[in-house]
Amino acid sequence: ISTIDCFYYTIIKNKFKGGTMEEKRIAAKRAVDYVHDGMIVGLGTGTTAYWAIKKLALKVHEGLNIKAIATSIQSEELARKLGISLISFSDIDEIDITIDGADEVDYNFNLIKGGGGALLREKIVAAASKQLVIVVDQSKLVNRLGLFPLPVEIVKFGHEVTMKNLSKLQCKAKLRMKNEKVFVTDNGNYIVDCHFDSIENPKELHNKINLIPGVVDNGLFVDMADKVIVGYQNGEVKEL
Ligand code: ABF
Repeated sequence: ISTIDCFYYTIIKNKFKGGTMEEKRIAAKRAVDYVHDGMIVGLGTGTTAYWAIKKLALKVHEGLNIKAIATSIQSEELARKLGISLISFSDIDEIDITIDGADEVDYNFNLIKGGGGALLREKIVAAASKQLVIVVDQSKLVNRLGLFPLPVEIVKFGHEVTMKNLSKLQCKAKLRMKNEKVFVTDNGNYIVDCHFDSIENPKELHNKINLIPGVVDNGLFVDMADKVIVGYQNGEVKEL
């Protein structure tokens, strides 16, 4: 693991919580085994997805022929820097496989995503993918979603009212800040972190949130993940 890796990891790590670098790296490495020649690949966002992008780039340099769509400007820039060829949705109808991280995964493979503020593009890419492979360290596995605050992307106009309507769903809604300024997503929107503590019915909550005017989308990924690959502290990798 090069010093650049450590540097990069530290940069993006400050935005994400979770386990050790090694747990993330071994899960990401296993996921890349599912990428084959000629595939269109969705590139996730976050520190675990970072290792998948790194591994993909290595295989590209060994001759793997893929095209990729990134789920954030951060991942786009990393892929470009590493020599992975990027395309846009105007070039394709669907994506063969997307490898992405998550903030929480329950045993029905429902997810909370968006800790890094990339949930909207992540969900668009995931929905366009034949296969969504989620890569996590063991700390992300939960019995019930909700301890991690649910990120919700909302438009700036009327955000005060949108936040009030979100809190009516029995959560503490906090506007995400970064360096003492309101955080703005790659799409020019705001993120509200909704503290539910525990989410009884992810599907029902997902639909309720997305009906609120001003909400663009939320970080609940329900019935979307096809495979979850977990890296453990003892070096074990499990495919759930
Ligand atoms: C991304 O993966 C985000 O949705 C989520 O916040 C992040 C998980 O972070 P990490 O992989 O860095 O632990 O897709």
